[in-house]
Amino acid sequence: MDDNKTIAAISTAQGEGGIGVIRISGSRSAEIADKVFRNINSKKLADMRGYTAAFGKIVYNDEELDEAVALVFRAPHSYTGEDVVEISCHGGVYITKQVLRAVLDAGAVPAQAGEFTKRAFLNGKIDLTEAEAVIDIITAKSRCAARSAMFVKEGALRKRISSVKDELLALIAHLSAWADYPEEDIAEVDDEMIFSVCDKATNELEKLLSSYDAGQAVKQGIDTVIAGRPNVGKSTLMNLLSGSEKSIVTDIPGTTRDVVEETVVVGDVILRLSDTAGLRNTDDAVEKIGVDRAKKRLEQCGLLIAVFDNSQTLGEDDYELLELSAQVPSIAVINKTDLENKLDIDKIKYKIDNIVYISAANGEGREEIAAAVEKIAGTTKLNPSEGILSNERQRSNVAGALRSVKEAREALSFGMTYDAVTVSLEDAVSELSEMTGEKTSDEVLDRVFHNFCVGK
Ligand SMILES: Nc1nc2c(ncn2[C@@H]2O[C@H](COP(=O)(O)OP(=O)(O)OP(=O)(O)O)[C@@H](O)[C@H]2O)c(=O)[nH]1
Ligand SMILES: [Mg+2]
Repeated sequence: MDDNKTIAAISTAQGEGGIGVIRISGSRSAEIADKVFRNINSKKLADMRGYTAAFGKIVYNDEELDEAVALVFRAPHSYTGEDVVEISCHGGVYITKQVLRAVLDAGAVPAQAGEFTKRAFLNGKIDLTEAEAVIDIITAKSRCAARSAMFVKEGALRKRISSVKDELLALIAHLSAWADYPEEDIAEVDDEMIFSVCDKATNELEKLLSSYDAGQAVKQGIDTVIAGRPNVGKSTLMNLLSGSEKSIVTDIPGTTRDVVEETVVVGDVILRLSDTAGLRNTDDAVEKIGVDRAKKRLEQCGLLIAVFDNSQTLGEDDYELLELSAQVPSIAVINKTDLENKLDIDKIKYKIDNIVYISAANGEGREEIAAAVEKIAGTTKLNPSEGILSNERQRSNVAGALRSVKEAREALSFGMTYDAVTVSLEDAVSELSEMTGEKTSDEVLDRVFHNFCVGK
């Protein structure tokens, strides 16, 4: 790592807060911080050991800016693996910017987006999956998302990938030793052994891939549309799920006209909810636009919550909705169970497997819907401690590795040479090395750290 450049940035969010942190990293960080920080006991930060703190004042242009605490970290025992000083001052927009300016004037250069984490990666403190987990921890919106990211940050995914890779590498080494040094006493390669390593790797990679969608439901959320004919209680359900009076509820059919959106966490899953206009044929020009928008949303959604009124018989619009439900993962919500049943629920069961009975107006049914959502999203089977794939980059590397392992197996079963098998195994290893960052192009690195903001 080019140690000449010592970088600095405000690491806390822009805004007013109790404290704001200016982070400095690089071999000159203590020397630079000493130019702006006047320690109350006059000891220099450059003379302090790692993991120690000092209280003092920030002085800029001979003027005292603020009181501050300076935390000293010594390489390699810091976030970046370099010498680091973190200055905690009061968390005002003006103050933090002035402290940063003082630090830059004293010789630091502004950090790029994600540069602290990038340095941690380049200095071998973390691999690429662990670097990506930093962003996932910061952006997590639920317990499950935060826990999965935390386990990945601690190496759960790296270890899982390494163990597959190590077995493939051991096999490659064995195959080439056996081919290159026939006179040596190397255990003969038998096909069963190759099949067995390939099958084990296939199993593990498939397991990783199978949890990707559920992981995304936890992390990114699912576009979810609440649809049904007018007056069935869609908006009442929207409000029940969001815990607020987001949508207007009246007993007049056709109340909701436009799409009303809200993001909620239901169980372990993030739902990006859209409450829509009641589906019916109408001559009202405005309502018709609403109905068209509802249908368009429905076609593109990741989950449909189809609402039916328990106290009414099925109508033409309900049948149309049942037909549409065949195209997307769906939950049928039978609402108004507090009223006498007139609905032919068997006809709904025939089309939709997941049925939930609720009384939205009485505030009942949130947990039942959460259970159905978790079942469909597959999050009940998700174990955050196993290390779950976090993004498309990782998914694509794992899928590529899996393809290559399968090719290796196929080559062997078609009686091709061990050389051909080895080429495919090497492709698999190279995909996995790219995923963890052991062999990664600058382009991939730029893409990964592009998602970070300055100060991380
Ligand atoms: N008895 C009973 N009434 C309910 C229930 N849920 C909703 N309602 C009532 O049904 C009426 C319609 O509710 P909304 O939530 O506005 O229905 P909607 O499906 O959004 O209707 P549109 O926007 O017109 O398509 C209101 O008077 C609600 O109070 C329920 O569980 N039981
Ligand atoms: Mg409504």
